Amino acid sequence: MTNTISFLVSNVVKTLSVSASLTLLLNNNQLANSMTIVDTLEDIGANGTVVNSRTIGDVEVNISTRNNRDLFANTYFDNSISAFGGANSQINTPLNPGNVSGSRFISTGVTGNFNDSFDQVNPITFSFSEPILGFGLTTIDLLEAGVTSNNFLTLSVFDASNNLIDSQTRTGPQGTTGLDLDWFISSENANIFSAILSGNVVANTAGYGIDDLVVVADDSTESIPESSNLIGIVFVTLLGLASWTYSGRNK
Ligand SMILES: [Ca+2]
Ligand SMILES: [Ca+2]
Repeated sequence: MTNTISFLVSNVVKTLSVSASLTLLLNNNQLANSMTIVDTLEDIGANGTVVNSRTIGDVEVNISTRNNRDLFANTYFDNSISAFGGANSQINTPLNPGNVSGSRFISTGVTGNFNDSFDQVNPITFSFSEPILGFGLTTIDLLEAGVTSNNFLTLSVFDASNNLIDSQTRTGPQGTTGLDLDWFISSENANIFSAILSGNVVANTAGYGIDDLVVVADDSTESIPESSNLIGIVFVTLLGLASWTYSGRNK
């Protein structure tokens, strides 16, 4: 039994080590002493539970929207609370279930209440209890086919004085209904205090979901993550590769 545990711990450490090394490589050593943690939002409670804050590693993330509308726990493939009309004309159905985690996500969307679509709550602000090195998330069903060429979405990160550090923008339709888009921005220093998801999305395409919040924490102040986050760390390594490829292509 002890040997088994030792073996498991050994492999957990190896997994951490390998993915940390890959992360370093992929980010040109900008993220030294960092710990990347993905919040899969699988433990957000029953549908309709208010989710305006999350604890990710040691970082408290507060989420607020214009008009202070709450974000709620919701479930993929479940039409009881409609957040977005997704793939195959089915409520809350992501186009690529393999690129979102599990069955749970958050949205302001409430069945039949279009005051809670993205255009009505835009922007969505994430603020952090301590400065972080990177932030990301996955949006579902935003910038779907049918939006106009001047519609766009931007994820921006800011320092303690609200100076813009960096941003990522996509413009125009990005895919068919239910599409998932991964967003990620990193900084050379642990100086990100807030992130804002904003844009211009027309009302009839503004249903949406958010999943997989990514925090790159300052490792020097970070405790060991729960084992459930290990899959997330491997996931974000792949996400980092996609992000790196994306930015490399577009700069
Ligand atoms: Ca999830
Ligand atoms: Ca849609």
